[in-house]
Amino acid sequence: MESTLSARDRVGVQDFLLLENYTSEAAFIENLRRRYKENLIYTYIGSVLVSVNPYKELEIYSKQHMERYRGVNFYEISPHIFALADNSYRAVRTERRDQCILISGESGAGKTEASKKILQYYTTMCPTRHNTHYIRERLLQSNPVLEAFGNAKTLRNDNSSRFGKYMDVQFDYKGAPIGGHIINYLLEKSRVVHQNHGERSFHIFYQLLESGDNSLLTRLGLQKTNPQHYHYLVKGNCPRVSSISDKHSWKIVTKAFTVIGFNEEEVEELLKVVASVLHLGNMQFGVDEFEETHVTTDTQLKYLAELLGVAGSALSEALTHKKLHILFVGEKTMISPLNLDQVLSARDALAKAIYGRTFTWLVQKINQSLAFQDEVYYTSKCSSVIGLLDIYGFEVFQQNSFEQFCINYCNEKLQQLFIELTLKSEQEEYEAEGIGWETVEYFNNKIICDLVEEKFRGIIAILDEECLRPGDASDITFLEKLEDTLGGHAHFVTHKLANGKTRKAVGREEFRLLHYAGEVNYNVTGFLDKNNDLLYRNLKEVMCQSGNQIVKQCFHPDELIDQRRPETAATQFKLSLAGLMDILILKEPSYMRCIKPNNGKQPGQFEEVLIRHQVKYLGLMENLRVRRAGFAYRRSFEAFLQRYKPLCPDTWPNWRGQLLDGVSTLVKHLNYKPEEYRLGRTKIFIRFPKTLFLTEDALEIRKKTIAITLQKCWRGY
Ligand code: AOV
Ligand code: MG
Repeated sequence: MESTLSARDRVGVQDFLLLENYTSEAAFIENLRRRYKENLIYTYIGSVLVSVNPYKELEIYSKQHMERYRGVNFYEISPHIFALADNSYRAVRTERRDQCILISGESGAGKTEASKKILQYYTTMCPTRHNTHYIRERLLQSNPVLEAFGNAKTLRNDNSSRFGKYMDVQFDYKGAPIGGHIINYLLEKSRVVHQNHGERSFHIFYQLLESGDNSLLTRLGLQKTNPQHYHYLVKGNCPRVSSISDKHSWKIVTKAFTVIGFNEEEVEELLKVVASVLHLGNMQFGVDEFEETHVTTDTQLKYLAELLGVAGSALSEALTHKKLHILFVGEKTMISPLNLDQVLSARDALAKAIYGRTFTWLVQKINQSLAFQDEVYYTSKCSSVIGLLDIYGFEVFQQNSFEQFCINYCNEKLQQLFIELTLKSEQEEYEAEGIGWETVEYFNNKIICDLVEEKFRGIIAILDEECLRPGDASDITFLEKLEDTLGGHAHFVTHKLANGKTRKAVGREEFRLLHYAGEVNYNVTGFLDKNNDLLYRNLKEVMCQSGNQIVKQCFHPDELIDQRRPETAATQFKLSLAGLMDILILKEPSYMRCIKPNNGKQPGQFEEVLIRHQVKYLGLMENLRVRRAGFAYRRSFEAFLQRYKPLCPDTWPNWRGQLLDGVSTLVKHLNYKPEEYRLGRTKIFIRFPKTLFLTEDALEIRKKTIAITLQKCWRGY
């Protein structure tokens, strides 16, 4: 007994529900700390998995470990990401209900690593369908390719996801993975042309320069030199990162291309796009005596034209001039020269557009390769899906811009979904079902989501209004409008104080949002441009003529005919997030909440202040209180009776009376204690997962007995 107690003291409890002092934040943190010290990075709050980034490789992800978790219930074995994966998988197999696993946490907390582990679990442990065995490898290999093009080193994380990713893994009725589909969300394109000090652009640039073979680099017009030779890569002044081997990653990425089904020409075309971005960055311009801007780097222009498959003269003209369509009686076109600043921003806009669209092309290409071929099978709904959500985590830098605004807004939406699906709906359901309940208070971040996305008065609406307003609209007029409309809002602050004085902590070109996860100052410089995300028409025209097969697909001539103004970047993002919420709400969610233990990316460092802050804003204490006071599982009377009726002679094979009476009879027969369950108006609520798991075990045994009896009957017959 003593030894068990001391072991428990040492490693803490594996489910926070078992904490004696469950309302104490200090006890919560202490439990995390003890477990972290013992390399036990996972702990449950009921069915929610909490993890703390170990920042070191742990021997807990092998195939043997995976096998330990197959088909095993939560409470029987130590908490693990594989248990979460397996639990969703079993729900897909037994109930055919679509699942989703939502992973959240701030930048560097371990979301992407977790989603990769889940995918590894499915691709290793699930049975194979004879004609779709290749799908496993493709599912796995989609990751290195997307990471090469969509991840980068930031100050927060050496492999930071700069795009949001939602991936459906499709399973057939036998539980074999048969396909997949990825939706990508807003790539941080601005990184292509600019990085903060100490950060890098997307990995692929460095991988190519470091490891592309000589003949490839020659064909692309690149030199195997320090990446600092390329203007678009110098800003961060961080060509190499000790934790990253560009050489090794390059090998993995090039192999992955083959697995996904790229042929040699396609890879070459793709790398030409990457190289063309670097050449664009190195283009230089001069101003002549007539104040006209010209390209001065002819070699660069030559390479660029060759890689993109366009005429050099047309490209040069399009980079330095603007074409205006004037609709009078007929259609008239005017060409006007751009000044040097305008040329540089047109060039950057082109680099961002080429890279951003190519990224979307890449996702589509991967989707084609993951698509399940048998349409009839798929649409006949013999398959179920598990969706994995891995987005960019909440982030705060010294300087925060439009990109951080979008990323943090996305995190607000995800937190809102967590609140809706756990804290809020759970309590509302108890009320609706007439279950006695003492409400647990929690901070609802809907107020911040509204502040960003509300029609007319929200920040995005105000930004769009300024983007559409002709005349003197600028980043500063946008800020002024925000102040006029939102001044006094509990979560919005500028440098102006109500008493006419100045708040020093917020700059004159900044606004501050009090996010659920902390305060962030956003500098408005560039907001209008980034939101407009405009590319001059003549550059689009040239790209539509491109001989590069990828660029050609990315720039469609229909775009030139369409006179409507495209949605702004923020509005597109808002709409795509709303679409994501619609997808997720239809699925049964499982949650993983990742915690980052320190800012130094160091193993073994448990920084309490930082962790306490995350425990607070992730709402983990409230989550625990609701879980502890509440019920882990609920089922409609009908579903419960249908599933477990074989366990009671009075309900087997059929119950003919009222559903409520049937469930009462069944649970009495199962010896459920009064504290273990409640009967609501239409549902049964079960307090502890263990009760349900034991019932499941009993069902398994009962099914086997029934099967044996039936076999005997048949044989006798
Ligand atoms: P993120 O996805 O949450 O950040 P990552 O999953 O990229 O964070 O994790 C950051 C780094 O932490 C990884 O590159 C690993 O070095 C380490 N790490 C995370 N989880 C584990 C683990 N289970 N075992 C060992 N090391 C781990 V961001 O994409 O920036 O929001 O946007
Ligand atoms: Mg990530």
